Amino acid sequence: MMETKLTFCSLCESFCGLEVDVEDNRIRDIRPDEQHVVSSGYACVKGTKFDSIQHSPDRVTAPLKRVDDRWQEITWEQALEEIGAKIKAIIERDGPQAFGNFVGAPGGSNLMSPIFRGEFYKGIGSNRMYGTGTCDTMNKFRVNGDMYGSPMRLAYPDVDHTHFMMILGANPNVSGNTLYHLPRSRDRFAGIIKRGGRVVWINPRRVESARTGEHLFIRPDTDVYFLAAFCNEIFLRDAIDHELVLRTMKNLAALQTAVTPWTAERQAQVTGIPADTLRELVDAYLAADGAALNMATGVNQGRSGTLCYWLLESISAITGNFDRQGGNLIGEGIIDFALQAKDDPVLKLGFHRSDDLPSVSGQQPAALLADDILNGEVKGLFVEASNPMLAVPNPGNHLEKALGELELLVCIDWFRNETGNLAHYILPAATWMERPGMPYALQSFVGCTPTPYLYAADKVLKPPPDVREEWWMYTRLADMFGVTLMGNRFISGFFKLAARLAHTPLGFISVPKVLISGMLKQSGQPDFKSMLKNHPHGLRLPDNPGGNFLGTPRVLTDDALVDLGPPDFVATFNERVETLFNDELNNLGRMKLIGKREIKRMNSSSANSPRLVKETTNYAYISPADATKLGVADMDHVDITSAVDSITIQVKVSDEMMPGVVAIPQCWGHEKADGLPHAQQHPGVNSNFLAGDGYNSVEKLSGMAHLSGILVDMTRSDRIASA
Ligand SMILES: Nc1nc2c(c(=O)[nH]1)N[C@H]1C(S)=C(S)[C@@H](COP(=O)(O)OP(=O)(O)OC[C@H]3O[C@@H](n4cnc5c(=O)[nH]c(N)nc54)[C@H](O)[C@@H]3O)O[C@H]1N2
Ligand SMILES: Nc1nc2c(c(=O)[nH]1)N[C@H]1C(S)=C(S)[C@@H](COP(=O)(O)OP(=O)(O)OC[C@H]3O[C@@H](n4cnc5c(=O)[nH]c(N)nc54)[C@H](O)[C@@H]3O)O[C@H]1N2
Ligand code: SF4
Ligand SMILES: [Mo]
Repeated sequence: MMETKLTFCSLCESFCGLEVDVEDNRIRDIRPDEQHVVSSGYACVKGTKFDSIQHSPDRVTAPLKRVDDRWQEITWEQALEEIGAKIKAIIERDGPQAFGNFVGAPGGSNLMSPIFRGEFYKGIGSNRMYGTGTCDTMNKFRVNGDMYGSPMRLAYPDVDHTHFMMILGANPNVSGNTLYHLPRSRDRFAGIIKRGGRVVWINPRRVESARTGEHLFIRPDTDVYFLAAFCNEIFLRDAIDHELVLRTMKNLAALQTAVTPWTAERQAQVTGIPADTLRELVDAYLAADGAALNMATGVNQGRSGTLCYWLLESISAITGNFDRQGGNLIGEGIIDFALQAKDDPVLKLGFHRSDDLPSVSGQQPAALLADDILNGEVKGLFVEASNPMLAVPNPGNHLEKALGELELLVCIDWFRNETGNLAHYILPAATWMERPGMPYALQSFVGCTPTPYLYAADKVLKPPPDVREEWWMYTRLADMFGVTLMGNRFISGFFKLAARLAHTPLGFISVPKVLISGMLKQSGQPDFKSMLKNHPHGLRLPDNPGGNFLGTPRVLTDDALVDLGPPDFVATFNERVETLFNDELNNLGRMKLIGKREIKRMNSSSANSPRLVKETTNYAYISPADATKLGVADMDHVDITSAVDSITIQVKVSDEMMPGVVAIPQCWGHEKADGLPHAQQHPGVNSNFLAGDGYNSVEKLSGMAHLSGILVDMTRSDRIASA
């Protein structure tokens, strides 16, 4: 019998509402949910064609063990026993820090897994956590901690009320946006213009999103000069809300001293944005009745991501655009997650490593993983919901060798991806269609969205018999290792018993539903069941009016003042930006490499879907001017060489590209992916062979990998690419 069920797509942070027709535990159709309280009938092709991933014949549906070079299906009992014994041996010999974890982007949007993973690792005494967070956003969490007192005090632009919005290094119409929730982004940016406002995109590529509003090219990895000059212009105009700053902030002078050398003319030398254009933008920003700023992945992945975000937040704060409607807001959420994270030993800024690099929001730098393994510091690793072999810098020269040295590599995944190929075990995980849940914490609990709402969904499909949710895996391991979960023996015992019985006829309770209900009820909201029954399309919560942060105890610094000049940021700014500026001047004639997200690809996750990926599209996109200079045309091969390595790839010429910039879609390179046979037929080239890893390649304040704005040289190639 056909049934229609409601759920939300968990592939990106838009979490679009979906209607799913199901018959005999198979998806027949997926449509956008017209009545969803925020996505209102929007969903992209990745969501509506998810059946091709869900029902892929290549899914891993039982634990796999690598025996010699073959993959053998084993039982869960055997898998847990053998893996547990190996973890024990590593911990007994080398200590708990030798056993780590690497989590990918989908691991963050799973509400349950981070809780149980965190509890398990805390319990065994390891904070050896890595993840792709240091490939996309950890600079922001570092700034939140230093300026506002907690990594989770995350501001977002009030898109639905603003009259001026400037966005650096994001492409929300394709990416579904990041770190603040904005489904239907195109309509909502168009709304700003309809209100008589302006939308300005600062990006080395004239991106899809920039069809709404104005666009300015910027040379990659130079945003720090643009933002410093923007801030300096504000000081020059004395357009500062002095009363507000005096009452609620500190260290204005340190900020002013830092940006003073950066004139509009100076930044123009490296950014390509004329001085007068910058000044006009500053005027418009200051004149608007509520002006919002945002920067995202393209800037985060440069060499100054932390400094850029510090400047951006400071501009907002000193001009009175912070904590006001139409500007940048701090969500109230239903749980004060930031307060909980402030002193949390895992989430607060930590220095757990043998070098001086930080753990931000619990993550050590992904770009140090290979070194840490090869130095003998990491002997065992779980990789959950990730494919570091395609995602992190320098995988071919370095990470592949390192992963090969591990005594224990376990991948928890839906598929055997390129990283899984190097593993000893693969544990089959449930998809978001097969688990109950809510959109992830920043949206559901922290309220990082102009449209706060709650949404809960039950599982849409029954998972295959040997597929498990991650919380179950970590709870079973916690049971084996005598780890007390949640610091409470009673709750811990209850969860462990529930996990032991979960896949037997005695299974008595859904732990995710109990836990979600508990969190909802604690904050005065309807429990899980009531959410499904009374709010199947979501429950809209009140808008954030602003004026609820500055000067209140919600600022979690010791003195409850926003820090405009955190000493580490000021010192790094003064030490580094002049040097980097000279570097920029010396390299103005060279090409810089950036990434490009594609609507049908979710990093490497959808590469094996025949309905989504029909051909190789990871070309090197360059401007017509560069094509002429290089003497190449569409589909010609070029050799691209960086300080690290060289690749050969086909070219596409596009006037979307800024001259001097080459964009290559990331997370391709599937030639070895025999667990993903469709992807293997359209392998493409992994551009991260050109990115450097190791201590000298990361941004030291946050541990962010340098994945955008990489200096490269290009020449026409006579070699044949692997396209
Ligand atoms: N379809 C699709 N959606 C996705 C993903 C995907 O792979 N495919 N990935 C998901 C993930 S993991 C994330 S983190 C989010 C990311 O979501 P976004 O932050 O929106 O990331 P991108 O789409 O990569 O946009 C980054 C933009 O920065 C520009 N850029 C590059 N370098 C610079 C620079 O130095 N300065 C400036 N100003 N701009 C620069 C690039 O041209 C690009 O348009 O998207 C998520 N959504
Ligand atoms: N050059 C360059 N490199 C980049 C980027 C860039 O912009 N440019 N972007 C970086 C960014 S922002 C990111 S986040 C990374 C992306 O890298 P990752 O975060 O590693 O993402 P994927 O490559 O999509 O791999 C995700 C894996 O998780 C599996 N999976 C999906 N959902 C689940 C689940 O619920 N549970 C489990 N257990 N498994 C699941 C999928 O099958 C897939 O194998 O790449 C980074 N690398
Ligand atoms: S934008 Fe697409 S991938 Fe993102 S949640 Fe919506 S349907 Fe899923
Ligand atoms: Mo990401």
